[in-house]
Amino acid sequence: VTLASDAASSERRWWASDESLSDYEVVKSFSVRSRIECTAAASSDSAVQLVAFNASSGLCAHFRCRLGLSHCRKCRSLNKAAPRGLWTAGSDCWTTVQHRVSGSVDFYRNWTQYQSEFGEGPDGNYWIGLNALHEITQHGSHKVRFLMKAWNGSEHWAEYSSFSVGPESDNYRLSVSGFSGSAGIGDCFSALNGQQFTTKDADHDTHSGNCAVIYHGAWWFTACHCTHPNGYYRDASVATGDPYAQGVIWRMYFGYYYSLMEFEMLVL
Ligand SMILES: [Ca+2]
Repeated sequence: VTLASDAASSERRWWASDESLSDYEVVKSFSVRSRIECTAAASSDSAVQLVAFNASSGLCAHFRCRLGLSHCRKCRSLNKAAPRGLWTAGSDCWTTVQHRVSGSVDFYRNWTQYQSEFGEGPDGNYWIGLNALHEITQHGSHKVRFLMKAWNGSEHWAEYSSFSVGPESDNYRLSVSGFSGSAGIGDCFSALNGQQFTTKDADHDTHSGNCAVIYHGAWWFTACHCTHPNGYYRDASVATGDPYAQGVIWRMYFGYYYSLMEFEMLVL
């Protein structure tokens, strides 16, 4: 369902949405006479990415992405639940391609397994597959975003304005550039530009050994890594300390002795 906002007050358009509100925070709420008035008021404020209008109470609420991102809409929310009177600005949504939330899925897998989808689906522990990553990114311009949640509940992100994954014949070579990130988060991915993917049985890294074997995972490596999202998942009691560089790692802030509570990789 496509819904145009009041043309007299704005050119922004609003789409009916089943979005999860967990990625948003309220900017303000107030009474209005109609949904059109609610979206029109939001259209004058570019920080507002989502509006909610309750027809029975006449209450209009404006939301923005909690982490300060330009979009926080996830494709995986689109098929959920009944409409709740939510409208989002813009039709774009991010596809979850990798997600770690617990140790219930083994990510120490071989080449053939990494080529295809595995796991519990995008809400749980998940890998979309290298063939799918290539398909998604081979045409047009794409971005990649990494969302990280630490054990104290704090949330962080890194984003790259250009991202693509090559074909199987080139071992899914990575192209990436254009880093930005939340406060304190450093660039752990740009240095992998041009690298091929490595698994425990397919060594395409620049190390004399196999980084996937040494660090118990699979990724684009040099010799070896600054981030390792597919590393061994470490529960709270063993998330910090030894072993070195093993775990769900983003070194440029958390270091090599800290395994994250949640990690998600999304593509737009
Ligand atoms: Ca090697």
